[in-house]
Amino acid sequence: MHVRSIFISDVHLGTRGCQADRLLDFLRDYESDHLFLIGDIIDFWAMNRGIHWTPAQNTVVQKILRRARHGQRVMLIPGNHDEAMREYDGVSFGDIEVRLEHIHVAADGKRYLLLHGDEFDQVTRYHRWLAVLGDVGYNLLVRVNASLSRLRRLLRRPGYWSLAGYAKSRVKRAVSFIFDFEDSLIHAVRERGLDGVICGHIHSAALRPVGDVVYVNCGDWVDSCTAIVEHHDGRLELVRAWQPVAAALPAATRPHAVSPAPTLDELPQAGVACNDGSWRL
Ligand SMILES: [Mn+2]
Repeated sequence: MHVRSIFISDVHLGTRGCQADRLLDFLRDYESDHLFLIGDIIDFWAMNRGIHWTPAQNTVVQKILRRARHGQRVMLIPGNHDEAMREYDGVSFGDIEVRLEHIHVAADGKRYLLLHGDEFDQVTRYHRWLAVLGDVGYNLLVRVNASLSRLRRLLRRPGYWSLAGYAKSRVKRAVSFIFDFEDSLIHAVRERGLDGVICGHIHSAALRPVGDVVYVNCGDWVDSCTAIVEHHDGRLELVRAWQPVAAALPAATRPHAVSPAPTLDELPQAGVACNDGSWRL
């Protein structure tokens, strides 16, 4: 499918949790004129503790560079895990522009503020040690979860159940954390007279009108595997590429890799917790 723009964030290349294969499937399915990488694409924090770099992660980087070379506009907006890039605001690396933030004018004239969003997160902003601590815990959780999924496949249990998602969905504090984050971004967008914000950081995908503005979050490629696309008429869509049991199914019965995202109401029934309130942000 060809779309006008793709927005992705929180890929966390260099970590074990990064779902590079799913992202490759998504990039195979979606071509675009603009590609916006909204932070935490390469996880330098985690790489300080040990690099987990797979061939699929390498291919992700190559595909992105290739797109830039072939005339697609590729912009990188650094996040807190790739904050070293923040020194390069306004610099272009080959065909990739680096910006701290950007105002994207959609095909329908709507103006969206693009930024990673960690500057609106009180936890990572004022308590960095807490964020790093949460980061370690979350990585452990993702790893345990991968083993659990394997076990479930072995036992031929249908569906996908995310331990990380479950744990997070149980943490009430995490929920209020997400609300605070969204509130402050919505507030900032209103003050600047824009139509919406497209951010990342909290690993919780959303596409939601809030009064006169729209709050959009790309989600992540660690747990929920989500992206935002802009169609040629300016319409935004949340795309979910997580195909939980594909590995256990013969290829012929495998559903299409990219399916539309469930609405928030559908999530509990689907058994997939996309809300991520952890501090691995
Ligand atoms: Mn982040």
